[in-house]
Amino acid sequence: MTGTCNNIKKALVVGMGYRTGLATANFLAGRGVSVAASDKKSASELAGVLEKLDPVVRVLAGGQDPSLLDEGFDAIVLSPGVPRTIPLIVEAYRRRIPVIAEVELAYRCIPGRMVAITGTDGKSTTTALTGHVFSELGRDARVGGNIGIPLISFAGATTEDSVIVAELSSFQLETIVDFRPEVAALLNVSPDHLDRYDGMEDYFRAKMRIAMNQGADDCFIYNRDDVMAERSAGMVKSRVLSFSVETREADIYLREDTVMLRDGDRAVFRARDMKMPGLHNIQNAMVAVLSAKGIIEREGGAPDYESIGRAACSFPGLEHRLERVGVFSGRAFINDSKATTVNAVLTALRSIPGQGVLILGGRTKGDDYSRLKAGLEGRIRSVVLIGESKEYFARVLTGFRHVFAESMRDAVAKAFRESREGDTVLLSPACASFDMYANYEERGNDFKRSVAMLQNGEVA
Ligand code: UMA
Repeated sequence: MTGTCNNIKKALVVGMGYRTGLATANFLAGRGVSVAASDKKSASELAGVLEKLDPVVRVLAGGQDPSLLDEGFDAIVLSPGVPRTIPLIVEAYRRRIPVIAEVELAYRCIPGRMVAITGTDGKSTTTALTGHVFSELGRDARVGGNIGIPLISFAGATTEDSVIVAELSSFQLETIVDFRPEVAALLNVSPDHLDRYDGMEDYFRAKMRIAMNQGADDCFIYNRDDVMAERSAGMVKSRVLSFSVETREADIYLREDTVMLRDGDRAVFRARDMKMPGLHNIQNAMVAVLSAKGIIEREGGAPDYESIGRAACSFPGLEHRLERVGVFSGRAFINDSKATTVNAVLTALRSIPGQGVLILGGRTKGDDYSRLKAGLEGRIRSVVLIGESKEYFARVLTGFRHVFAESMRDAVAKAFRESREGDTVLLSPACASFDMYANYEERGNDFKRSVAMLQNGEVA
């Protein structure tokens, strides 16, 4: 990373979410930049954000007409949730005003080594796990990006020796320019966000931007077990490192229960020592090991694989990601609110022992939801459907027993009634949460609250 801030004098921040837009506008204002902030929502809808906004920022709320650009800006910083296709941004490109992502701004302004992780599923867990490994190695590690903490919020807190582990979505990667991580990882690519992209190739290309500025000194990590990710290896200029739980040809692979590094034919850790269960988490830990290798070797050091392996095993897992909420009346309640894709739900279903009831639904994202059927078969007695896509899922999942719920509390109560002793009740929605909640964290917290109410007899 450069650590020298770009010379922006007048900026327009587009999309004033309480995470990216807010942090970006406050950062720029704090650096003496003249900042205006635009959002399609009205000022009253943005009240919660505006009260935390630096008062010097000019708020242009309630519409995004391209004429906003007439006053002249040196740069536009675009929030990830705002598509580049809105007229304001199309016009900005036409006028040749640079449009950059918040992660690009952070890259230019914040010192530190950059590990960037993308993929469809498992990004958050892998990012947090990789940050954990670096922290355990005694490094100043910061974990941010799509996981929920804008990278720009690390401004002033890092040094050249810090390690910034960034979860990057395809949305964020769309508007990077010079962003060049020392380590980039592509975990997997499966259908997601097809409401924003022109098919899988378009989505894949957005993801591959993660390595577009990398050179031979940088490291690109990819998954040999994923068809699309495997294709990526031939598309980069970086040093390539692969991981696999299926083939021993990869740079890090599984030999029975032991995770092995090809380099030196050395054992790194035993899968059974990991706190997080599941083959997918072994893959996630492999990425953390390779990331540590990439950064430490780049610095001219020799990785201490014993410490790295120990650190990878000790990571306890993330909230809202296959999180065990508790056992009540013989049923295990699992919060997997972060699962917003079919693949994430299929992974969750594979992890439940025996049978269960699935709480599913929310805002769909153009995925092929009929793929869920194979995962439900033999595992799920009944599906409790929530959110705006209830009827849609009832049609897609014909042949499976389903019930409709009006709220999370209702869904938990119905899931309890549909389940039997020894079952798992799993919230793994396969959808975004925005039809009912501000984000997946709120959805997961509502699930946990509803389970607690059920236990306390407050839900019939
Ligand atoms: N908006 C406009 N014009 C538009 C569209 C939206 O002004 O045409 C405004 C909305 O009114 C709203 C704001 O943009 O006020 C929302 O911006 P945002 O969606 O970028 O929200 P943030 O809160 O800043 O969250 C974003 C990421 N959101 C998305 O990518 C949709 C968060 O990822 C991320 O954690 C955060 O930045 C960190 O900086 C969430 C997500 O759902 C978790 N990501 C997708 C995913 O994981 O599948 C990619």
